[in-house]
Amino acid sequence: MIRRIDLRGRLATGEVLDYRALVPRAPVDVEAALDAVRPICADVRHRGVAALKELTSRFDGVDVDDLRVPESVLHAALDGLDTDVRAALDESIVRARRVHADQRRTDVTTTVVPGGTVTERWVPVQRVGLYAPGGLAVYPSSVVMNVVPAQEAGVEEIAVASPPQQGPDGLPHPTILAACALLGVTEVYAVGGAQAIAMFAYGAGDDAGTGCAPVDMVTGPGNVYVAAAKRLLKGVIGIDAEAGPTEIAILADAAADPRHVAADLISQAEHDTLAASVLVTDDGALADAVEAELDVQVAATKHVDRVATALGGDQSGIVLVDDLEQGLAVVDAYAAEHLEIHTRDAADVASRVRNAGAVFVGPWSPVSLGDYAAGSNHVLPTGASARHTSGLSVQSFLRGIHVVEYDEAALRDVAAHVETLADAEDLPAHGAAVRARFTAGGVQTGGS
Ligand code: HSO
Ligand code: ZN
Repeated sequence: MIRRIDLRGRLATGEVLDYRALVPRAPVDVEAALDAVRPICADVRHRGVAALKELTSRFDGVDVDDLRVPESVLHAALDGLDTDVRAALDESIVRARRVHADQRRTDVTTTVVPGGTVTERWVPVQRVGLYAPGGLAVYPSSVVMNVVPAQEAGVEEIAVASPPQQGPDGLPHPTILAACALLGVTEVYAVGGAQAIAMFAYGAGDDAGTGCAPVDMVTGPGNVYVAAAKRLLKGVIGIDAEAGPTEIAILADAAADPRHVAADLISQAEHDTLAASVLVTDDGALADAVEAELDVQVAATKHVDRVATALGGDQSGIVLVDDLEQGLAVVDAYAAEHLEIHTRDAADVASRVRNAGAVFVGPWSPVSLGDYAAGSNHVLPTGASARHTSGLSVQSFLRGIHVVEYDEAALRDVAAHVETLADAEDLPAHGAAVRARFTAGGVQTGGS
């Protein structure tokens, strides 16, 4: 059911191991989807609302009169929300707010020299579009994880788009709508896929004056077409990381409970047949016990086919290593979206991890907790992009603007250095701009 990659003893032979190649990712070809997405984006750009309606009819099989979901519908969705789901979402929001509020940055002013300061001023993006997928993946929790950091960053305008469900009303999933209402988001569109990203990037209007104004930035998970549209439109808009299939890596030793490890591997395999579940352990007995547990638990899980396909895929496996040192090297090379540590001294081991979207420490911190109610964000870098990218946070929605303020004496003091560097780069007008402030008469730039 799950393949094994046995690295034990191989380093001792002097072999050089390429850990990145040993645990491959599932192939997701965003490049290939670009060709399909390009005409969709062009159509939305040129024909606005009319194009969006046609595309929604074609791809979602729904004819919508109005792309904008009325506020009364959002409130009705919240009224109709199951009370337990509402209580759970409330708790999720409260915890996420607690964590994200602490991420807010204060402006920092550095006095570089007397009379010369540089301030880094943190300014929120003004208008953002958040994408909430539909179809197989209806995740109101992802609405929380996108909206809360944007709100805590101070973003003024937050719009949400989510595909309409099939049926006469042409609305996004009611739990998505209820989550928006709970979060105080009032601008919601029944638009999905690449066309939603194009709507956000270019804006979309019609003669009746309805439609969506362009946004500055788009975040949120989605399928490969959504990822392709984000890649295509990056630059027109800012984006968060492209979301790929979910990944969990678990670093475990003999202290781990195989029941927990198996359950957690299954939990993320449940998302997608391309999801990756990787166990890295120095304990052969644990590997055997986890495999036995997987046999039992997979058979009993609801989405058994999806889970079995994900666990049986090349992107999943049990990696046997000589020791935790090698285990850490493997998980760092893999750079998982989620990494759990089930070892003795788990906090110490976790502190030595360099690459992961989020780290879950010890037996009481499963990824599922982080997915819903730890307070951490679950929009995390996949596909090894954790090597260079962070998960979604307040920081994602802020820009640091450098504000430079020097007085006359401070500029005079450094003027010669500026001129020297300007001349060294053959940009004499740069130096002249400084000199002009300290000389009477015309500006001499060294040109003929
Ligand atoms: N594990 C997913 C997020 C999610 N899980 C949403 C459940 N709902 C990607 O981090
Ligand atoms: Zn999940």
